[in-house]
Amino acid sequence: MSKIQEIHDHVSKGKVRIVPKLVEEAIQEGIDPNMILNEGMISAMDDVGARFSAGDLFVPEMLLAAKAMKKGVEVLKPHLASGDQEAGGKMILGTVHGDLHDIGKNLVRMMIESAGFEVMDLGVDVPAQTFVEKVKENPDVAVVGLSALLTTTMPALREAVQALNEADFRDRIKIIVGGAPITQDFADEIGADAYTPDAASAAQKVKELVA
Ligand code: B1M
Repeated sequence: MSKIQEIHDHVSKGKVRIVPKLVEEAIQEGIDPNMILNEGMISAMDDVGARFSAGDLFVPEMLLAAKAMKKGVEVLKPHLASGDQEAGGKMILGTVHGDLHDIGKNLVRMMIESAGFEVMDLGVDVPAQTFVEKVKENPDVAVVGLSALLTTTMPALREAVQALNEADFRDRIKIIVGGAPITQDFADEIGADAYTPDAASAAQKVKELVA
């Protein structure tokens, strides 16, 4: 079995202690960190999601897989940094109200930080008004990033973007949104400035937004 396949299987089985060791070994073997992330770990989460939908596994197993992935990402983090520290700027990031998914958001944060930005991470389940208050408290914030992973929290994303759009500071910030159920059309409809499908393109887009 290939190392990537081993990582994939152990993430989906939620093997919290073994995954970081396997990731370390894969790095030592010279396997591309992006391949470890995408084909080893993110694809494992897709399988977990599909098995959850099919009723083959349940929330506790999904949670363990998430923990295993987080441990793997910790090992991978220094190897994923773009090294391009030129951009700079301050950003606020969070997962919207009612939504507890944070792996994607954390990857977005990691890539944006590695592009030279300071990221204030508000965590998960963030009410619309908290995003507004944090931007008010931090006049140097240039970008606000919002993540939503559930179709049922898309309205909360809309609400947060609307609250930011109505605030008097709107012309000094850019809003970027993302998450599995989000599309460019939805981002346009709710009045966000940008949408990207993954963490690497989010970092690129944020650089463009502040250029
Ligand atoms: Co949940 N969950 N979950 N879950 N979960 C999904 C999302 C689901 C698709 C699984 C499924 O049914 N197939 C489904 C949503 C269905 C839907 O809405 N259509 C689902 C469900 C139903 C639920 C619960 C309702 C289950 C229940 O309780 N009955 C519940 C809701 C809890 C809540 O939030 N209120 C729930 C709970 C959980 C756990 C807590 C157990 C756990 C999360 C743990 C954690 O995050 N700390 C969990 C997990 C792990 C998943 C899956 C399996 C994996 C999510 C993940 O981390 N993916 C997921 C299935 C799946 O995604 N295939 C599923 C890997 C991650 C890297 O990808 O987050 O998409 P992603 O991020 C990507 C892009 O989307 C993008 O970049 C990232 C990296 O490339 N991106 C951005 C994300 N944010 C961005 C922001 C940007 C730009 C890009 O700009 C700012």
